[in-house]
Amino acid sequence: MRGLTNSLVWLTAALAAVPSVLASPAKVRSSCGYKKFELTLTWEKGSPDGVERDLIKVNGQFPGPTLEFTEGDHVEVLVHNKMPFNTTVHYHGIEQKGTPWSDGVPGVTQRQVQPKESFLYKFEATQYGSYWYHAHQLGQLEDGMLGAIIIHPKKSRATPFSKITTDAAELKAITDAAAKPYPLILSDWRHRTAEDIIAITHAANMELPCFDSILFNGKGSVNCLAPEKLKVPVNNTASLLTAQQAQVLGLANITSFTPKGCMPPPLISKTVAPNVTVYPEKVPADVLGQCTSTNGPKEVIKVEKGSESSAYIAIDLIGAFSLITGTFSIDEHQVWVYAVDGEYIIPQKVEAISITNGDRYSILVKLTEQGTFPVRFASTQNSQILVSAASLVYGSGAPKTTKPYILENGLNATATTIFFSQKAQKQLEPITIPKDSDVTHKLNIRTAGASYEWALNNNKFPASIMDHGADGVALFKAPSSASDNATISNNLDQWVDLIIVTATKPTPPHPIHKHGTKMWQIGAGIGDFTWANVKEAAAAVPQFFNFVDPPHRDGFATAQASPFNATWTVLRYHATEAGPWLLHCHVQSHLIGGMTVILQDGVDKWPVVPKAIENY
Ligand SMILES: *[C@@H]1O[C@H](CO)[C@@H](O)[C@H](O)[C@H]1NC(C)=O
Ligand SMILES: *[C@@H]1O[C@H](CO)[C@@H](O)[C@H](O)[C@H]1NC(C)=O
Ligand SMILES: *[C@@H]1O[C@H](CO)[C@@H](O)[C@H](O)[C@H]1NC(C)=O
Ligand SMILES: *[C@@H]1O[C@H](CO)[C@@H](O)[C@H](O)[C@H]1NC(C)=O
Ligand SMILES: *[C@@H]1O[C@H](CO)[C@@H](O)[C@H](O)[C@H]1NC(C)=O
Ligand SMILES: *[C@@H]1O[C@H](CO)[C@@H](O)[C@H](O)[C@H]1NC(C)=O
Ligand SMILES: *[C@@H]1O[C@H](CO)[C@@H](O)[C@H](O)[C@H]1NC(C)=O
Ligand SMILES: [Cu+2]
Repeated sequence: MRGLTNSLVWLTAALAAVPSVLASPAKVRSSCGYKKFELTLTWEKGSPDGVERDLIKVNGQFPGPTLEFTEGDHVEVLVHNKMPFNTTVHYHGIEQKGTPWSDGVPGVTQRQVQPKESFLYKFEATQYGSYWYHAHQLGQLEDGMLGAIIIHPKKSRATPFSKITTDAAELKAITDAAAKPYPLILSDWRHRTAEDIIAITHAANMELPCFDSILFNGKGSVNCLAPEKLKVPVNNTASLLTAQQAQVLGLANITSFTPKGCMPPPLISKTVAPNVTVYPEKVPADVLGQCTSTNGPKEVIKVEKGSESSAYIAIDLIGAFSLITGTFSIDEHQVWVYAVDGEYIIPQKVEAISITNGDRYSILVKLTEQGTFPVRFASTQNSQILVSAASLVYGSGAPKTTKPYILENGLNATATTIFFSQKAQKQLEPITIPKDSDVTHKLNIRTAGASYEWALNNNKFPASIMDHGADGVALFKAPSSASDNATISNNLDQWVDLIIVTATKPTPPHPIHKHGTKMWQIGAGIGDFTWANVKEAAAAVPQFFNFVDPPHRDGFATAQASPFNATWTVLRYHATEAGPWLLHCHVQSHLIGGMTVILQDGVDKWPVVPKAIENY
């Protein structure tokens, strides 16, 4: 069958190359349903794409070790902060039922863990599937504080695998593969620290949505593209620029992206904040312009050839990006997407998957032909063309010429490339959601003063709350029952509609992530949301709504037709857990820029916080 026995073996193998005394897997002590981990965070040197910089390591490695446990387990994560700055650790997508104080949001659910201090996170694994952990303090996710979480389903949980095959041997191969998923963390990487980037952003008064490389499990290279690929497509069939990118360049009579594949400096800001004065001369050339290719380490996913005619590998794709959205594809392999954000779906057989910040897709790959196959990821972000590849090696791994399903700009390379469809995503176990909600909140996304300052609730979220918990921790205070600039208040057990409107144009799609329980996307459309509520809208334009079997996720990107159209996206959720749950854009610069709001659920039954947490 396959060579990977489990992710811990992979972890140990990865560690062999790390010459640090700290290099040890997350210590795991397990006893009947209790899983304990220790994570030690350090600030040290590393060269993920061949260029050395300071970054965050967890137990001596980047990405951090995989936390693996089983549905129903009581989980404890003891975090030791050995970095020179404050931190918190957030468990992305984990519901934190009854433990809102373990959600890891500074100033919202806890005080920051200061240098030399430790903090114990405790929660119950009420879910199964693919999750991840990351820092929630300023730019620490961008600096590398992230790792995978695998929650094995309990034995009694129904799986969707019989919808892929009814052949007993193949079904066993699939079930065995899915029992040992291989986490593949995709991230965008810079040679400069997040702190550096924030300082340059402020000096230049513009956002800097440009990266040096794409990493697969923390490994990658800088791949500079040939100049003709970055020029406007006039008489140039090599051009990778999309019609939209060419259109934006045309507005300023510029004919090419920068050597780094980025939209040239003044345009980046002009597109989202046209009337703001910017100082592009304050941006060092390497941040948006210069490109120097490197020959960094490459992620190789190996599957051994056994006696069977084919093998399966299950991969948990984790979109751990700080900004970029793009397309994932494995040459010459159709894959089955069988879970999204940790929950089983009716499997979709696809050739390409669009992945944005925070997304998880669990896929099954059937291997029949021995060889080495490119595992591609290409940015579809308007601001940058950026592409990279890992390798999938089956059996002999003999190199071969393969046909890609996608182009270097993330678009389809063939007329028939099949993309995963979120609209067609059907949960394996759909839950009946009520036809009407109890409350409606309309949230206007807009820029708030500069291209890097943003508002979700029509207001820029006060940075002081998460930066240093200026006003005390939200969870520790008696909540107001009224919503205000930074908070939206709901009673326990209410069904809540969030109507998210991208009010200023043009705007990129924003991956809106909710902490705590997941949400359903029940509707989306182009133009302004002109109705009073969902009921009115659904009566007027029923074709844009689905109340029967909508997708269920912990993050949804806002709808987009083109960057120049306003859009609306309706997310509905059931406020079953009391606590302050963050709702925010997962683009790190947008989160830092204020595109966040606190969903204060259960203001009528606010949680009683354990003294040990409150006094921490
Ligand atoms: C593109 O090619 C056409 C036909 O060869 C030519 O007439 C035109 O001037 C070219 N345009 C540019 C911008 O080079
Ligand atoms: C772009 O070039 C055209 C033709 O040369 C000119 O008419 C137009 O004013 C220019 N636009 C800008 C924004 O410079
Ligand atoms: C920018 O300024 C122009 C001219 O004053 C104005 O028409 C336009 O609405 C402004 N755009 C924004 C987004 O503020
Ligand atoms: C990609 O798909 C579109 C729409 O189906 C099609 O028009 C286009 O030709 C395809 N691109 C390639 C390179 O085949
Ligand atoms: C670190 O956290 C403490 C406690 O919340 C806070 O008082 C302090 O201001 C924070 N420091 C920074 C630099 O944010
Ligand atoms: C909050 O709202 C009030 C009243 O609308 C406004 O005066 C204030 O500036 C807002 N504060 C923030 C931080 O947005
Ligand atoms: C999108 O915006 C363009 C340009 O403003 C407009 O022509 C088009 O009708 C809009 N599309 C929709 C579906 O509203
Ligand atoms: Cu955003």
